[in-house]
Amino acid sequence: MDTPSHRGLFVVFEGLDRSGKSTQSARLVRNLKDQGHQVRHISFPDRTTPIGQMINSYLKGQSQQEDHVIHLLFSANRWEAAESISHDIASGTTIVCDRYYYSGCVYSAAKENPSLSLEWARRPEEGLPRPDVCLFLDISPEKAAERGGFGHERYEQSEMQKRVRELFLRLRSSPDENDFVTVDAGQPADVVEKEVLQIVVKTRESIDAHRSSLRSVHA
Ligand code: DGP
Repeated sequence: MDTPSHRGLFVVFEGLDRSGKSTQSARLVRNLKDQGHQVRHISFPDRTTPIGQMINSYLKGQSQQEDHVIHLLFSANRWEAAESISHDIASGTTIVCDRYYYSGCVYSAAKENPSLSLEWARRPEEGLPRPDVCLFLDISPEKAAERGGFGHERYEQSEMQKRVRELFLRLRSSPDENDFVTVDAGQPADVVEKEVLQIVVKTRESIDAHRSSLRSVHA
């Protein structure tokens, strides 16, 4: 894949727990590096920062947080990385990111707290670096559960996962989220890998075709 433009891409993977995000994002990183690109692989929540450690403790059930508070901590965890993401993209590094603000919106809204709607959840994310493409690895909660069952973290239960998927589908249909591309994650991993790479190559090509409108795009 040629890289005629200077900037890197910002590629996000989203999907239910067990949809294959970690596998597919790692494979995309390897494929892009094999093609000679500079790539940085990141994931949210970033559990290494002080805010990330609070999130980690919440997810493991070791601490409690009010729904809005934990939502804003997840969002803050993305904001603390925003500058370095923008910097890397501008200087030619492609960012491959496992989960981003789409998870932020849907997991919080799935709690069905009447004062925490999808629309409310979207607001603190406004202004974050905007992905060039969000690859939604779509899988049914049943099929996801077959992949060895869910883990033991807070959201890994089938009712929650069902609501999360419905909300992902709702978010996908919003005109604001026009960077969403759905990939059938129930297919064999090699097929998903090829499809993902094709989508990323096409995204690169369409950016190069519109080079004059490059960057300064925000969520
Ligand atoms: P992971 O490290 O990808 O397994 O994600 C941890 C869990 O946290 C997963 O169940 C999805 C959830 N999650 C990720 N980002 C957010 C967020 O911004 N807000 C909320 N409420 N949950 C999130």
